[in-house]
Amino acid sequence: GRDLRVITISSSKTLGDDGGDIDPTDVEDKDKQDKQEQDREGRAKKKNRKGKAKPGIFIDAGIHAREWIAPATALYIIHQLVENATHTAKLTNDVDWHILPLMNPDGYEYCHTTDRLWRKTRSKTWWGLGCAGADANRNFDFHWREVGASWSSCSFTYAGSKPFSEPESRAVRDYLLANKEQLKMYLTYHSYGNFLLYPWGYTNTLPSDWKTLDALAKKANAAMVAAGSEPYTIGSSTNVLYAAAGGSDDWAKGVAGIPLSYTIELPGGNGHGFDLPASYIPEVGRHQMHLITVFAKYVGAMK
Ligand code: 0X9
Ligand code: ZN
Repeated sequence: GRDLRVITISSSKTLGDDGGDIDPTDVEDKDKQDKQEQDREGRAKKKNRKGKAKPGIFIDAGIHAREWIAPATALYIIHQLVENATHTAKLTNDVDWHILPLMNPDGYEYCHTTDRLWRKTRSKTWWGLGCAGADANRNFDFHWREVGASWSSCSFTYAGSKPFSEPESRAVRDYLLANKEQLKMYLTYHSYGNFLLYPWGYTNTLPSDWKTLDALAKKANAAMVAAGSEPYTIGSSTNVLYAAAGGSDDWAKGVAGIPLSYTIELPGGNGHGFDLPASYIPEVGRHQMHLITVFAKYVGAMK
């Protein structure tokens, strides 16, 4: 008879250095949840006297199916923001978080069941000819297919039959456009190689505000390194990795107008490739908490 709306997942200990067992038993009823929502709204109103929403940070992960550390890290961040709220209050006081922990679920499932190195979506091509799927990170409509993207459906970097041919990229497009006034930062988690990349990926020309993007990345990197992380390589996608157009990061900045846009390539390699052992998840997650803490401080102070 109870109207159960939300199942929260709680942990008896926080996912700190050792990782905690998740116990999915904490079920809340509607009344309690409504009350909490009202409390939250009350707090938000106090923070935003002009009735303006807090600046927002959008995070997605798993656009590339095989990069498993990415969705795990997004879940780690969600867990910390929700279940470790006393320690992460400074991250949520002045910033709203919009987190999509698994952008390409069909591909994610397929690389668990059939092909570990699957990267693309799983869409069918016309009349079943050619190969399934497109690289959703070549499918955004900004300098689409100009460089570093393929016409061939069987390629790992197939750009799709047209810009936004894939439901996965359309979903992110629609969400970002609907929230673009509020969103100040776009983060997209990939693996691997330890990079903090900012636009552009379609050209070696830098955006006019690249110094801001670069300085903020350096500051966040320093915080991660102080917390024990390997340093990440910082620069524009084209200049420190390779040129590839149609990426979500370029579109978020170039079309949606979200000023701060980064692709974060998480650790891997060293014989692990995309199979970073699960025992690394808490450490990678902890380092990312240091990174996003620097980002949140900056975004929280933006007008
Ligand atoms: O090639 C990609 O899509 C990303 N690297 S990955 O190894 N995870 O596939 C880098 C994307 C950087 N951004 C753009 N080129 N726009
Ligand atoms: Zn990727």
